Amino acid sequence: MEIPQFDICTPDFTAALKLARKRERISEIIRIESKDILKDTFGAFPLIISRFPKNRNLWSELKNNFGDIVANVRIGDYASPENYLAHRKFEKVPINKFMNSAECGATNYAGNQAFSETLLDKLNMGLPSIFNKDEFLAPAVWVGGRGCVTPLHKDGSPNFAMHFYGKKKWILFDILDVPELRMSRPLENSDFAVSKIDLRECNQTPRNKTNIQPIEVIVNAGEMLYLPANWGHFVTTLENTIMANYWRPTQKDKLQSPPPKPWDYL
Ligand SMILES: O=C(O)CCC(=O)C(=O)O
Repeated sequence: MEIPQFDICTPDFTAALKLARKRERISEIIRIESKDILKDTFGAFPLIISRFPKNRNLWSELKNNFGDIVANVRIGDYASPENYLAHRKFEKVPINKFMNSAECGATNYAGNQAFSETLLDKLNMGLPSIFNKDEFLAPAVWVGGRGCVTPLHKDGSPNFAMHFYGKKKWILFDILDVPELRMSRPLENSDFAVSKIDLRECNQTPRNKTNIQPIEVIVNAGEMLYLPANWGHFVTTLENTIMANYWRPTQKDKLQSPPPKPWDYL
């Protein structure tokens, strides 16, 4: 199959919001199969692409065959927006120890891990061959048991999140809603921004506001979520999960040498 050249433009947040104001909203996320990907498939709206490879043994393969690699685990009340923005706490532990505790119900999270390309290949977690991996930044890997949470935030790059094992719930907010989400940007050079709203607490949910329309979606093993740049998202793991997210570089990223690593700032 010929590899489509994805021409996704990544304007900065202000320019992207201006463009988005000229279009309609969507009320649900469309699912397509990987065989139906076309050159212009990836654009302004999120999509779920199904029928990518999944590996029912990935959790045990990682734990048993590569268990001594060191994970940088999010600990404490990491899911609170305040901690996520400014007071993150981590602990370095062998990944098998972390995975054992996840199996026992711990909600510490090995989010945003740097795995070497060799390890990704051994685990068959590379970018599917339909994509040209030279067009993407190095991936980050997310390993967690049930109940891990990443607070509401947005990233400045389009995200291709491959769910290799287990499922997650994503609550998505159109870029059109972002101005209402009380976000602040911790880094001057990036459109990464974190909301002050704690979606774990119902009374703070912006759902009550009629002009905000979150879209909830479950992404399963073997599926990829394509999330355009600057869409808000709040993510919860529903069971043991392993995901790798591949980002396209922004124009600013392309000017940096070497290119930034996602785990430098997320
Ligand atoms: O899976 C998660 O917990 C968060 C992932 C995320 O925020 C991302 O891929 O941008």
